[in-house]
Amino acid sequence: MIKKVLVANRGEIAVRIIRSCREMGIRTVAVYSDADRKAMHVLYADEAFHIGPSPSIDSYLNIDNIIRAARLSKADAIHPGYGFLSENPAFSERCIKEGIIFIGPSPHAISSMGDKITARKMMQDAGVPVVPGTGGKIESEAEAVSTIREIGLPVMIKASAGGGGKGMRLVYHEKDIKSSLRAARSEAKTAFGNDAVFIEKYIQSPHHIEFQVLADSHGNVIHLFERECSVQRRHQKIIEETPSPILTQEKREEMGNAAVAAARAVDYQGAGTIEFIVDKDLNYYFLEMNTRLQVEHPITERVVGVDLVKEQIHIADGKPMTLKQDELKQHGHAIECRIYAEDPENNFMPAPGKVTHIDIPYGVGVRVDGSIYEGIEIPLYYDPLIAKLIVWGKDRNEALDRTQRALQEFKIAGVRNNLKFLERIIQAEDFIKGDYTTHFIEQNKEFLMREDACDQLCEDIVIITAFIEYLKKIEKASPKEMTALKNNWKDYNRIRSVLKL
Ligand code: MV4
Repeated sequence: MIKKVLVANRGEIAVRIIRSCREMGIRTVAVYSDADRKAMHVLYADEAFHIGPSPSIDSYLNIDNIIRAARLSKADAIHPGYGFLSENPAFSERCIKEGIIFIGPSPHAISSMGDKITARKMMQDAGVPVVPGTGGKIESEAEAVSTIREIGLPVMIKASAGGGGKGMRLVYHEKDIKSSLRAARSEAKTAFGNDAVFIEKYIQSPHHIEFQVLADSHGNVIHLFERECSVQRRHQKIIEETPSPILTQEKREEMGNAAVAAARAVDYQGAGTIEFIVDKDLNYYFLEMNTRLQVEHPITERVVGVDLVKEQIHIADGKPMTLKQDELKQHGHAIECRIYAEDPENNFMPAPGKVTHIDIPYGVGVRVDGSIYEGIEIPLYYDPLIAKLIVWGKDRNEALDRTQRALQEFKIAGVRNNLKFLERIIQAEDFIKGDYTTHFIEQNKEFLMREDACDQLCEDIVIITAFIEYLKKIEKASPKEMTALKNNWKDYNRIRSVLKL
């Protein structure tokens, strides 16, 4: 029986996991790096252990230090969250060896799905549709050329150890095959230490739709329907929604069954996600399986009515699932907006800094999962995701109106962020129509990036709010501190111009 969980993560997901543990009467242990001494997950957990310097490699990726914290705190389980060590088979293996429950799948499931050629083969054998392409890895240029002649151009050359867009090359012309093959191989070798590649037919303008699955240690496997994740930029998702506006009930059932078959094929345990690409005729193809809890899991929680973290913990505890496939239903519509500390006007550069002011939206149908508070310094070492807005409505229209209302209430000063950009997305005609593809951001960039007077005014108000905080500070500052503040204050010149100083 799990009584104490160490959360091997930081930020909003660490806080979110601790919340479910608390509701279950489970004690919680946070771990933190130098940069995270004052982080919200540290304040929120029952205990906290320092695990190293700020760079992830020395702290949140340091297996020895995390295991040491688990032993010292006598935690009986570790939840890895997402990112960091969540899909590292050596970490889940180490937990098992140490007699600590890893809240996630087996090392075998993690490593099989981490290798895209193996994953592709296993899925094909299980009858899950995969994109037409190679059976195994490409051994030579001649094999690449003959394979491509069979499946037809355009194709994608993909790294077997890749995923999330790394080590991919799109080939349109036969003359580019050799150079693309070499480029994909060397990129894969550098990034993953493994130069195995495979080839797939390129699916033009696809939708990215993923299915949530849960599997227990008693052979029960269910799916919790889909999430539409096509709004993304450079493989970073921005907005997700469920149900997908393009799926029919029939297709949803078919894909759900395929997702369950996929999970069974790897003898999966825990929460997982099957990613599909879907073309305009609703043909769907397995892309990858993510063997972790995902950032966008709350929209599934809202529409299906489950707490996925609680389910993960019950499963890890060896309990049989009580959820039954035929009792699960999608209720209404949910949308998640990811709030990043980044500057859309400066090529989406990460924008770390001190949060001087924050207004969080409340009210009917609104959930905010975050880890920021006024005064917190957002470190530059980690992912720039700082909060997630999850909105529910009885149907898609209500969810859209409510998302707009909540985004208007949301204010963050002190760090550049994408709140305005998110508002633009949900106002875009293609988004409202609902049949958008993975090219949506690229195809709508003019509309999404346009300047208008109203937005300028809103931003000025945020800047002035931040300026008031700044004035409070300089009143108390010595001349030396004052100079430091001015040099430090990124928006100093902008504020001077807004206030016509
Ligand atoms: C594809 C594809 C089209 N055809 N494979 C991108 C990340 C990696 N997981 C696989 N990806 C893609 N694979 C074939 N055969 C298009 C993409 C793709 C994509 C997929 C999902 C979400 C966003 C994407 C953005 C660009 C390309």
